[in-house]
Amino acid sequence: MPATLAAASLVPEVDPLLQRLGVPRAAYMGGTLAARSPITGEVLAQVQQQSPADATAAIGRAHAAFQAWRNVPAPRRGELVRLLGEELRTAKADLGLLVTIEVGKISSEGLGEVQEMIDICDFAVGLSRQLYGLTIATERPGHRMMETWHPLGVCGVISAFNFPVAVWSWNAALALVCGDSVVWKPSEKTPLTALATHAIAQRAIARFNRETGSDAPEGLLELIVGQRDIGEVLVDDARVPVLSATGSTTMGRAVGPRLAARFARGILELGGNNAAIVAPSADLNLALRGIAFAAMGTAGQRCTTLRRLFVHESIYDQLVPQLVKVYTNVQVDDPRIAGTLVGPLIDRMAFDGMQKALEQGRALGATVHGGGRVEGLGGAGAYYVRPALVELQKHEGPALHETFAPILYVVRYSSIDEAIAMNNAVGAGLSSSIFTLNMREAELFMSAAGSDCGIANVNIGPSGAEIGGAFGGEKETGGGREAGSDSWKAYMRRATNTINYSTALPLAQGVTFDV
Ligand code: UN1
Repeated sequence: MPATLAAASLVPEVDPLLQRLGVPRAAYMGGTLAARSPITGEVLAQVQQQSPADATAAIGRAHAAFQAWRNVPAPRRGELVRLLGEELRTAKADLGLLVTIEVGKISSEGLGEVQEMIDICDFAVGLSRQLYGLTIATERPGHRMMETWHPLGVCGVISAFNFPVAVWSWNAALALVCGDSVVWKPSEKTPLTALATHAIAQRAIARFNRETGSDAPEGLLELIVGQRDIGEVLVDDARVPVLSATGSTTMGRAVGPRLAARFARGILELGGNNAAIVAPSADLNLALRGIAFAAMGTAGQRCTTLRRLFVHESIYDQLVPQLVKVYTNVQVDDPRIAGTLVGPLIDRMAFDGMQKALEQGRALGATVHGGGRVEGLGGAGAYYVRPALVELQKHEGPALHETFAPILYVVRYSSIDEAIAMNNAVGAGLSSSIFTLNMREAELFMSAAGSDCGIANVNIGPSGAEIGGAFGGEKETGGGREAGSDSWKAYMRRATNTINYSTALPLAQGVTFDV
């Protein structure tokens, strides 16, 4: 493909793509929300937006759907998710391309995002037969105690632009097998991928009804497209007992207290300011590749992106010049071109935020490699940048806060305790990693006295988690867990049942109460 690809308009491509994905034209023509591509900076479509009243109505339909869906046996609910996974397999190439067009991810990452959706569907299908409760020994003779997991209600999902469809699927696949219905408010920056995903899900529901003779209730999966005001409806409506919200810590600070005020559950996935430690024993070739993907992949726009690198002083002069070379040579271009590793930033705001952080670094005397705009790609509204490597004398200033852009701050350390302390010295607590072949350091890093993050890796970077594990983080990251392990429990309510099969009525704790 020519290097001038980003100059050609994407508009003629988008309508046939949306048609293949099954999106009705009325949803993306003549509306008031401009859908853009960061590849060219141009407007692709005009999407219809929903009002707060529409959002309330969607919650009403979802609530009615929940009341029917909760009575469908869980393995049968799993059958719907199995079909969703099949429909996603069929649509993978098209949906992956749409992710690339709407978010600017390189092709393998666009496809990888859809693969992540398929993976969570497979996981949820198995889970639909494993929603286990415990049987617990009781202190009373002739009694049995157990716990039962029941569907919870409408699950609200607020997702961010950077994983515009996978985050919905982590929540929706689990919520569906758990017996919940879902109302989804995607980022206003990515309405097209949301519309496409919704169309795919509706096809899965139609097949479920046709092929299994079921009657999935209308309103099981609702999509509301629009601005912050409709997100607020989801946050405040008493019929939404659990809300999964992915975005900035600022967003979480607004959402968290409002959920708490009505005693709703929040699954908050907020900012990350993820670090990696490179120890003296590290396999430096492997570390180099791990750092490159984690720091520059997705143009630094993952919550799990590597943002801070602590390099032991004994290997600093060996590793950092090699890293600078990688940063200088990495291919920044149209994400559809083979060989491109870094596509555009999402928009102007992201570009400005990046430049501001780099200025702050320079003001502290940092050495800044790269970070400038790559001219000549896309239109005026497209923001391609060379990723930035910022050598800081101290762990300070902009390194202490998340900037959603490809900036990697590099700082020297001399002792492992110092490196772990720096890893933990920020507000966010999402992901972290260490490159070392020293098992004492690796175990210390993963121990109670080690990394305080929800994810702590060894010899891989902090990003690119697979769905089998619980995904999420501590502190200002919000504490929520999604995807694998036992994350499903957040989408259900637990009942403890005590059953007396004797003829006596012994009371617990030796209490007597004879009437
Ligand atoms: C996010 O950036 O919102 O671990 C999620 C990863 C991906 C998910 C990132 N599986 O990088």
